[in-house]
Amino acid sequence: MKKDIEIPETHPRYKSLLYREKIVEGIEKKIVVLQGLIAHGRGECFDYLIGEETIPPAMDAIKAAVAALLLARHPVLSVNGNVAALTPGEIVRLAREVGAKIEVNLFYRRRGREEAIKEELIKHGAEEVLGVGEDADTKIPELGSERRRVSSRGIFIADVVFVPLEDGDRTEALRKMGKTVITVDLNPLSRTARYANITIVDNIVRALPKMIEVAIELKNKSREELEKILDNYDNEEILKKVLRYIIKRLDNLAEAGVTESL
Ligand code: PTJ
Repeated sequence: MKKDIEIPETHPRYKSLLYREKIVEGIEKKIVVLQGLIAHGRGECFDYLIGEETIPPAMDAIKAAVAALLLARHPVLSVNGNVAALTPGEIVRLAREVGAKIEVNLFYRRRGREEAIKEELIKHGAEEVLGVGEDADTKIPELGSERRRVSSRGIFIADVVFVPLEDGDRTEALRKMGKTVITVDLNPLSRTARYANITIVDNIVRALPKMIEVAIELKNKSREELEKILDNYDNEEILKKVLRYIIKRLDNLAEAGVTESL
């Protein structure tokens, strides 16, 4: 695809600009919806607050999330447009490491999008992608949005579901179905962040590579060791730590002078 502009690697905000380009390319490929631009911008804003790095409470959540995925009988990774545009290869790799299925699930389900996302995931090595066309053959009860349409071989029977960059309604509905819900969301105050069992407050572009590393490390551990990680995990406590981290960071910046860190 011809690019409008080349972003110089020396640009101080190179990575951030690169991810924006990926989202824009995703729109051109019909993977991302225009609303995805707004969601991405909101994410960028929260990323500034945590300092654009994986903070300690996020790392704890990553370990618990991977332990839950490894312990699951039917783990499923749910993929939407933004996730497919930013981290298609990482989703495929994580699914392989934890033995999970991949399912497309869209808020803005439009003709051609599901197929475009499936194609992108297959291009990045996925062997099977659920939730596309006829495969989204059943519904999550009590959910009004298009996200209710799921695969009876995937999310419907899953015991652990990974739903990055999600909306709160489905998280709540999945929890009501008795499933363990894991999310990645830069906004610690979103409904998804607060409804999920495990909330990774980090950028998906940093969280997924770390989840893959942790999966490689944890997959040889015993079930008892993995269960211990989960038993010691408290999502409410993690969200409090995230908020305290942001408050402290901003307070330190205010003390030291905001321009000092430039
Ligand atoms: O592809 P679709 O049709 O399923 O639609 C996907 C979007 C993301 C447009 C849809 O789910 C949506 O509108 O989501 P929300 O309600 O805007 O929520 C997205 C959440 O993800 C927000 O809380 C953002 O802060 C957060 N977010 C955005 N980008 C990132 C992120 N979190 C982690 N990493 C990101 N890169």
